[in-house]
Amino acid sequence: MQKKWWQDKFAYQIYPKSFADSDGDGIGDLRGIINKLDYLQELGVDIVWLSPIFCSPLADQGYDISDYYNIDPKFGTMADMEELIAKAREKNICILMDLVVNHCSDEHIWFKKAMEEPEGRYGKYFYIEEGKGEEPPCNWRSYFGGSAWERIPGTNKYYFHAFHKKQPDLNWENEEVRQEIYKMINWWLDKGLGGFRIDAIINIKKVLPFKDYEPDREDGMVSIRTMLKEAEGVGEFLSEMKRETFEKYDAFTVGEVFDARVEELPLFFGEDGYFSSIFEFGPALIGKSDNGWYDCKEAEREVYKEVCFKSQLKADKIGFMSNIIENHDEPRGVNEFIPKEDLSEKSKKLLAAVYFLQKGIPFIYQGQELGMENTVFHSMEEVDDISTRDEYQVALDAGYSEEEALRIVSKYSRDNARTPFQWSDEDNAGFTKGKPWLALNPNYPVINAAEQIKRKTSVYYFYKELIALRKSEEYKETFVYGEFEPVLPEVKNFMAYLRKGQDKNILVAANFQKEAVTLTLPVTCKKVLLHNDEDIRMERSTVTFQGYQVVVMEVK
Ligand code: TEU
Repeated sequence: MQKKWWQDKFAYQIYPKSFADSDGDGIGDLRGIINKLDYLQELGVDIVWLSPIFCSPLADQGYDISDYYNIDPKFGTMADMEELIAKAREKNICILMDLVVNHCSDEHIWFKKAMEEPEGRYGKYFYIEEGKGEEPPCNWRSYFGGSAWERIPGTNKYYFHAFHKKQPDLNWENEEVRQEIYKMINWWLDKGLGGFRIDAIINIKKVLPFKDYEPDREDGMVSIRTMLKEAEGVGEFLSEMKRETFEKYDAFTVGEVFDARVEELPLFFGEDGYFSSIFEFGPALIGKSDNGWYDCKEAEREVYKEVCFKSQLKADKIGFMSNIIENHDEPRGVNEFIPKEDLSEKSKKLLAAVYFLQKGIPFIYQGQELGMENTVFHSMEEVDDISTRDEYQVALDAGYSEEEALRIVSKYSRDNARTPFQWSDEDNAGFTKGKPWLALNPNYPVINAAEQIKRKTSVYYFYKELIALRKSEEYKETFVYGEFEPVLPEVKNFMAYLRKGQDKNILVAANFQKEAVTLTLPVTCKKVLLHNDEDIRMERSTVTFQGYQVVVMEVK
């Protein structure tokens, strides 16, 4: 397999609104990020993915873009962005922006013109259809609840929005739209970006003409995902986009691709794939239900292990997936994958090691390196996210009381990961001198960067060591290119795997429970590289692992 510049890198996701506020308006900004570049460098960050900072009414926190060529004043200026790209580059950090091109904002000039003249040139930039009598053109449900069609006032025409009604879908069938998008991508790449994270991209291909499907809920509607399973031909758009843009710049691209067909995975992230990589959402989807958050189940450790192993074995022959335990759409990974009663720095380090050292490009979401946790919502007033509001209603409609519905959405709310970064134990965790746009997690006096940087046993230090280990001259080849092989997969609540490199083998072994366990390993330890306990004994092949102990070792 051909080597690429990004394969030995790891990426750090910044959610700009919640990272660092430099001007006291309660909203994080680009200047805030520039001020924290030393922090990122110290951690060892190679690639930063910025969630959207383009002009936006922020109906969906910037995933609704009203001008692709400008920075939203809430986040700063184009000069700030250029400074960020340049200063990051001096520290060997490259910047990825978020490419949100399935849809734009209803405040984008294209959409405004389309509304003025639905039959005109810009009407064709979107999906605008006649209603069926008094009904929308078809029965697809938006991801954020309700019909995916919004009526255009004064007409019987509707426009399509897979997400919020303030996020009209762009019509990728229209060549002019595609050319506009490619022009914009190249314009940004010319500014020196390292590449893009590509939002919701699987949605760009629709089954046309629009038609009804069998309803999957009592509202008579059907999930868009049902239609996507039938959609053919997304690859033609994706190959064209790659050819016209990314390829010319050797950019790194990571696609947010849900539900790709297994047999098509090589097309997505193989040697000549549409993208450099795609996210591995397997773990995030454990226990999730199409019915809504009220129907979700716990993410069992054993299932987590199975899902990771399956994905690793599948991806190993294809290329590099991007591994995550959380992002801005998910609750905090430590709350998802570690039982509540066992949550500790030790178990957080275990989770960090088992996911970070799998094959692929590891992504760290801001605050994950501190072991930041889900927050507490006392009422819906404290929730900002539109998806959480919809799911609250879904839970009420399913017969849950307001109290129960709040409990349900608190567990899965996207706002859990969107609370401001916890820099210190000062006011507002040092995030802002003003009023934060979203309340801080009340645990910031205990969990914060300043404290963890001072303490060598912290989660932060463990992440730093993991990052350094994956990059070390000695072991890099094995961690980046080494084969993946499950070890003792049948042992319950124990997760271990080998990374087999050209001249070294590394074992990652984790006792994913509070009880100690004694096991005979198929390999013996040559050198312990990293662990999360005070003292460990690994000389023999029969080893006792303490509760939540994780050990990374070179083996013979
Ligand atoms: O997410 C796409 C997506 O599929 C989400 O709807 C996801 O299933 C959901 O957020 C889980 O709660 C991307 C972005 O990551 C997300 O923040 C945006 O809201 C969405 O696209 C629309 O742009």
